[in-house]
Amino acid sequence: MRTTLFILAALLGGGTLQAADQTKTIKSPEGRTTILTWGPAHPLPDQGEPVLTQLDRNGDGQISLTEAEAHRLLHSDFDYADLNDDGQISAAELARWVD
Ligand SMILES: [Ca+2]
Ligand SMILES: [Ca+2]
Repeated sequence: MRTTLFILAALLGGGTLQAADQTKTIKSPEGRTTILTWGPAHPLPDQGEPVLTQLDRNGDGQISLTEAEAHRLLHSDFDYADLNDDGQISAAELARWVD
């Protein structure tokens, strides 16, 4: 329950609560309102696995944040994929992220 409330607080605080597939509003006896939402509000397209040679437009053997924009899922997960926080996704980092 604590986790659920944290997620809801994050959604409400971030202002990202938008149309989802399902929404349910719960009012507690104390007057507290809880809004539950589920379902993809903005599903990412299935672009398959990212391919370094296709995304690496400048040919340096790595994927920058700008280059990653061509693959929306990788772009949205860029900080996680960039293990050493150098702003580039190397071949090894990409292979690990794909696994
Ligand atoms: Ca590059
Ligand atoms: Ca990196």
